[in-house]
Amino acid sequence: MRVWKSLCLTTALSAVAMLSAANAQQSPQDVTDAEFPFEKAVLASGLGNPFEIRLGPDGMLWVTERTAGRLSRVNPENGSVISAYEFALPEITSGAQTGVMGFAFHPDFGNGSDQVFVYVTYEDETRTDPTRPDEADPYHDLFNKVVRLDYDAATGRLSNPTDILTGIPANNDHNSGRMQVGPDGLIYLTVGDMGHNQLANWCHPIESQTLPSAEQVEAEDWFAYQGKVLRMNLDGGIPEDNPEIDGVRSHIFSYGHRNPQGIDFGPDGTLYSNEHGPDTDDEINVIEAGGNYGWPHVAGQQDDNFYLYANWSEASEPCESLQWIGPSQGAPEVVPQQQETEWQAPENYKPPLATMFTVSEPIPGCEDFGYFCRPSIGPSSIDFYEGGVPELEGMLLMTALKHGSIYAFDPKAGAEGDFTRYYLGMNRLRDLEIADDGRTIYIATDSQGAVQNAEGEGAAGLENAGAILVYTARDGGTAAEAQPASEAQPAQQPASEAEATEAEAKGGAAAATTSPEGGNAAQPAEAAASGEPASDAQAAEGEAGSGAATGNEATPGGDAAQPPHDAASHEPAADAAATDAPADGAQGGGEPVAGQPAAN
Ligand SMILES: [Ca+2]
Ligand SMILES: [Ca+2]
Ligand SMILES: [Ca+2]
Repeated sequence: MRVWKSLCLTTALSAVAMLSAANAQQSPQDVTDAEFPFEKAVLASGLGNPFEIRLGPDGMLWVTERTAGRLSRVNPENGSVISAYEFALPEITSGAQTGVMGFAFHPDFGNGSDQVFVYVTYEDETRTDPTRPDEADPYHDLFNKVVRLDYDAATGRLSNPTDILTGIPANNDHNSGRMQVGPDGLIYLTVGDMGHNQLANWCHPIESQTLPSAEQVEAEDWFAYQGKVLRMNLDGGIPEDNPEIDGVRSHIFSYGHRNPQGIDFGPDGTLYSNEHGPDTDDEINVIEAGGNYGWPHVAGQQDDNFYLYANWSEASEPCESLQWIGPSQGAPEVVPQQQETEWQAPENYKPPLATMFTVSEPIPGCEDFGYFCRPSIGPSSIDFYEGGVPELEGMLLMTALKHGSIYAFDPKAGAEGDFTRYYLGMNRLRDLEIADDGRTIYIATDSQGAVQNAEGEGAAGLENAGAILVYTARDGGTAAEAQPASEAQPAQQPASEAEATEAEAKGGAAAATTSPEGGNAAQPAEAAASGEPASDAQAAEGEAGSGAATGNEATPGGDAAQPPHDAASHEPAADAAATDAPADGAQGGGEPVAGQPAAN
């Protein structure tokens, strides 16, 4: 049994409430559900996994399309999508968590420096991942980089791509890739732990605590940038006031992170970030220079609840000979294991501001701890809300990949604060953008992946695949006058072949099964029909770097129908599964992991 039943939900709710009367909410069932005080419309759909959206100084909504390889501009008045630039992506990105990810405008965009910075995956012939020397491993030369491009307002096009920082680790899992220009005018960028020590990468150690040596920095070897928040100058250089950690200054601003997909500054300059936990304990952190955020020694608080650090790469028997199981399921004795409290936290350790969510045992009705039963929500972005709608004022708004919801949290309340959940429908919410007046909120949705219905049950099909949704504040207000385009409104004049595809996809988007890649059509019919993540296990598994390894992840939780695990679960292997699986299989490798249901 893998779904919540309303009855169980109620029971669980009371149980948790009794246990935690004096504590913060402990599980996703324990949140306050509320109706989002906004009216929904579909602005555009059929995009290729939109990853980051921002309102530009030009009044357009700019959006990266991770798997389609584009940075596009969406007209907020009529929903037309115009591509501003197409990146040539490595083949493998289509199925992994790589591609065109975060982006940011130059702080002087519109004032003489019309430039954007984009985080994108590429193949680097001059580098090899030292832990993947085998050239047959498709990830041996796959890296991420920050590219600066010039914008021409007359043509609406970007040109002159210039690499400002190359060689940042990439993998099929946990790339993170959120970018934000800070009040200091510098670029902040999140880099995940590459999904190591789990799923297809379970024999690769987590490097989140690894710091670069002076020699590595000198040689521009950024291997240690996994599981970090980076801070860089606009030319990609290392800021002089970056923290010196263990005697070495690099781009590293903070470390000990898992998969930080959200980053944003509050009005007082506080830097907030959220990151995916393993099964439990997604975190909201206040990021400070030189801070160590504890991963992989600690998930959430250092409380020995549920999480145990089992380091598979250090097993006394060859790791590959073992069968990986989820982080909450324990591990064989040959795998070194450490309780959270056994870790001697250093002085610069920073516990989370809050966790989403911590449990000491599975809630009643969810004993199998299957994908949708796990407390993790798959936090995919974070934005500080100001203005317009009083109930959201001063809140951190977090999109979630699981359960189609926005979670609101008051950072002033700290660890004892409660979460309010706004369920917005059967979509995987990837990022949101708040208009200046706070009365319009734009949300980007994934093109595929597992979703839940309002009851928390696994559901078939996304309501709005690869879409930009627009939410307009309900109560009076002038902003409501600005009519968002309706879904029916056709995109205008595709500017390129890419757009033509989009327009095409648009026609089928209502059925929520069309992706720009066209891959979903290849998906097993029953997956879509049942809403079960079943297919993803296979999909995800089929691909791991070395074919053989993959079989192991299929049933970590003992439930073949479940996605193997969170990361997986939260992230798409989707197109991989659907579009690229055959090819990948033939190559013997490549794809993720992401235990994402290919199911739409
Ligand atoms: Ca942490
Ligand atoms: Ca913990
Ligand atoms: Ca955002």
